[in-house]
Amino acid sequence: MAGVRFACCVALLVCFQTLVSAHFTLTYPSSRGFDDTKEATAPCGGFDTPSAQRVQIPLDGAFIEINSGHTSYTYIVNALAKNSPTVADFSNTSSLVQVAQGGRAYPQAACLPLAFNDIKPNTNVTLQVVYNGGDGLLYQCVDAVVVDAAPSFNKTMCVNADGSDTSSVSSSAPAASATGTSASQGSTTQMAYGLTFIVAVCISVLLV
Ligand SMILES: *[C@@H]1O[C@H](CO)[C@@H](O)[C@H](O)[C@H]1NC(C)=O
Ligand SMILES: *[C@@H]1O[C@H](CO)[C@@H](O)[C@H](O)[C@H]1NC(C)=O
Ligand SMILES: *[C@@H]1O[C@H](CO)[C@@H](O)[C@H](O)[C@H]1NC(C)=O
Ligand SMILES: [Cu+2]
Repeated sequence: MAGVRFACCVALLVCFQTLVSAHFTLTYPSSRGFDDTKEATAPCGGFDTPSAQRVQIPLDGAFIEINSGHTSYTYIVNALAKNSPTVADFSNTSSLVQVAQGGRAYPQAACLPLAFNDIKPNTNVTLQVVYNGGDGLLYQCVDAVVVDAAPSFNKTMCVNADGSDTSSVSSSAPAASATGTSASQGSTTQMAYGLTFIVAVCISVLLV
């Protein structure tokens, strides 16, 4: 009986941990790679080597599709026009071009539109998505080539979970500031309370 209770508690904790750590994933186009434990590592979530194959993305109508674990977040997407950017290249602010910024106030699927104002067709770029869900900045990168026409780019992947219009470049509240951390306190505190609650329930159940 105690074994069952213990297993139940472990399952609860694992479940909670998954909820907490499912910050965000990049669902389209494919990122360099995703590792939950390294997503907070700049500049590319622990993946410092460019992908062997670049994704073709259109100059007009490009977007990044993500799945957010947080209900409220801000984001920035930077483009770095270099064939084999190093980690250091991402901290050179004069070579990073911001191609998107915004925020969303709903979880799960979100289509983040990109605006390649100063980028010419056939430019190799690495797109860096910087996501701020309130518990630290998270990173994902996509190695791409910006082209006039990208027939392989699947526009039907652009979906907003709240059903809002995906064609608009300006995005909904909250105001963008992917570099700030001030919004973080609320959700972190909630998570701490949640974890304390689960541990308390586990201890009392085990003691019965
Ligand atoms: C930073 O980027 C600019 C523009 O691409 C470049 O001219 C400059 O040499 C870079 N600086 C360093 C330290 O790499
Ligand atoms: C872009 O990158 C690919 C490799 O991913 C390379 O073959 C190609 O020459 C690069 N294009 C330019 C214009 O440098
Ligand atoms: C594009 O994405 C949609 C939605 O996921 C999918 O149903 C469709 O098969 C995709 N099309 C291609 C050509 O991959
Ligand atoms: Cu998170």
